[in-house]
Amino acid sequence: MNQVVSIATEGQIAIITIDNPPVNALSQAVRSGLLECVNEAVSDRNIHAIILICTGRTFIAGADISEFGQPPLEPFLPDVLETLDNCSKPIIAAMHGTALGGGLETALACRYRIALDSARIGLPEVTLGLIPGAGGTQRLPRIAGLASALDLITSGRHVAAKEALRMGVLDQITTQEDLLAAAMDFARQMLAAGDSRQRISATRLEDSSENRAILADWETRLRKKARGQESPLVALESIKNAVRLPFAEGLEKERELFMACMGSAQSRALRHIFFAERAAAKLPASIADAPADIHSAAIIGGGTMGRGIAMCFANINIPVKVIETDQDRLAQALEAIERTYRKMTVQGRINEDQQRRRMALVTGSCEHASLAQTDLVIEAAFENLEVKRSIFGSLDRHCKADAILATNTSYLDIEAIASAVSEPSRVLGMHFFSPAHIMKLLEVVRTPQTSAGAISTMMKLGKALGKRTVLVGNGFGFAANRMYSAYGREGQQILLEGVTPAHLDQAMKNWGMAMGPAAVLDMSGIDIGYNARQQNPHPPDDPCYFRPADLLAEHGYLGRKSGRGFYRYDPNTGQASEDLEIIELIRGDARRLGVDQRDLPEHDIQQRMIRAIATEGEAILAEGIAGKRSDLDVIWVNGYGFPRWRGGPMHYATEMGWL
Ligand code: 3H9
Repeated sequence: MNQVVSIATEGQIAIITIDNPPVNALSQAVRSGLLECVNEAVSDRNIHAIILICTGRTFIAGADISEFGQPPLEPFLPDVLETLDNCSKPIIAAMHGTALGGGLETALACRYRIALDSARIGLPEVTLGLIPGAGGTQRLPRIAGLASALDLITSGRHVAAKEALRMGVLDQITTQEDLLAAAMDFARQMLAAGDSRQRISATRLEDSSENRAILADWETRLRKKARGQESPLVALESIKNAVRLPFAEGLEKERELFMACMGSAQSRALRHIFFAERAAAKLPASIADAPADIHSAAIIGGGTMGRGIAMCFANINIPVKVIETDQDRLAQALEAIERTYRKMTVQGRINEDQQRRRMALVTGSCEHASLAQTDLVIEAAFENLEVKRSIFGSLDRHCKADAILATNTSYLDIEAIASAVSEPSRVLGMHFFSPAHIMKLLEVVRTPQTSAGAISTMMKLGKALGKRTVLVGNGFGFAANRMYSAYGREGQQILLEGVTPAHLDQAMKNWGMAMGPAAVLDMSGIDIGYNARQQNPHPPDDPCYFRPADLLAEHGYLGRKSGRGFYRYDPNTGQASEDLEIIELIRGDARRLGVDQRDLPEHDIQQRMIRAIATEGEAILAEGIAGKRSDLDVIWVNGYGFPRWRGGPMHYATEMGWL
């Protein structure tokens, strides 16, 4: 027994309790305490069953990630779990919160598992570049069958208790609030009926043709999906061992594969981004303040962004009003929101009841006077400083004094917008990314005048909205768009040097980006960036600056929406194909500008593109627009499809020794 694990007895039942806040991670103290307590219960002749339960917000949420990368300390988790698995007395894991990774593996080594119906379970190791390393790949297939184990382990997804019960991972779920009482009932009934269950390690998985077919099918699917990430395929290798090797050998191989993953660059990167995302949500003490609750919101402008933002609020049960300039536009906006919700219902992403409830929270108006009691107003109107200043002037007159006024501008000067308001301390940026109801990233943009209270409130709200929220400062393009612009600029320079859009895009996709930069411009509309550049008060003195994109915009080739951009789009199928005329147009301009033409190898393209981001990132940090390097990684991974397993551009640049 130690400070984090304790044992008590009630009749014939021992209760082992883990109390290691915040998430009961399996630190060395927990592992050794657990081992000691189990041994104590085994040596007590009066004890016939053992309950394993946790205090606080959750059952064990996994191994202690902060210990990773350091020399492992005994007792090792697989050995502790072998003791649980071989225990002469049945152990019942009683789970609440999130039983994840090593936490679920601990439960799998127990003879029985019960959970609150609100609990969630999962083996998220692949999301950290690892595989389950304490028997998960050997025990879960034996308990839940191959298909469910492959699904959970290679995706890392968390599943609700009900689904876990269906999979056979849980023996019982309870709606009783007192989990310990439910576990005691379960233990007593089990003892009365007699414990007939075999140890997991003593069970076998058939090396049958059916199981081999499941594995082969999964391998084909994973190879298509992995896009450069290694750990799901390593996990698959380990799961195969559950079929072809005896338990002990499978366990030994799992440990070897786990240790190899632990030393990999991908796991370092994924662990970095795990902690970076949590660090981004924390405010420096100098600006942390008690956050207020937001009970109502309004969005000025029912365009694509405004609609998406409105849905973000309805999705978390906050009433939201869409403000438009006339009834027709308003009706269009509300219909579009309803259409999106209907589509989500058809796709099975929400049910009909959720669709109805969410839609009921979305209302509309054409009057700013209707915002008198609204807690938060987000302006998502046309990107024009004067338009926005006039909206904020009106909001200043109509909104209550403590309402927070935010703008969704992507690059305009927020201080200039705030100066239209009598109290600029309540003005800040809430920069969502399109489509706003789907994209994970949210930039909260502070000006020197924004109050600590407004910042804290928006950072808390960002988390509630399910966004990865990063605090940044005011400056053209803030942090995200400014870095993306540096990446785009390098891509445009590479195009001027004679690389084709398809070659550039393929190079970046092969590197792991979700889309290539030219295809992204075509999708979002080449005129968007063009118009923003026209409004940049300090454009660089460089005739090559975004020249290919500007050239296309000047010719009216705006991307997908005009059927032609960096690619040509089939009007019937939307299929993109190389456009030799466009390539020649760009090359002609390059000749005019005296840019040498050359053939760049893929690796050089990739390194130049990432270096450009990292260099801009350093400038952003030096200017105080962002607080931490790791915040910039959070931005790229959640906003621009940067491969998570590369940890973000700043992490990559650090590993490469560029910074
Ligand atoms: C594993 O288990 C390997 C095994 O197979 C084999 C071993 C041999 N360790 O996210 P939150 C901290 S791999 C250390 O803000 P939430 C976190 O940093 C592991 N610390 O709360 C934060 O600290 P701080 C498999 C951890 O309610 C605080 O807890 N497990 C760990 O939004 C609160 O976290 C996972 O991958 C940890 N394992 O979400 C689970 N987990 O306050 C990873 C959390 O100082 N964890 N912390 O910033 C999660 O997914 C979420 O944290 C969880 C709670 C859902 C649990």
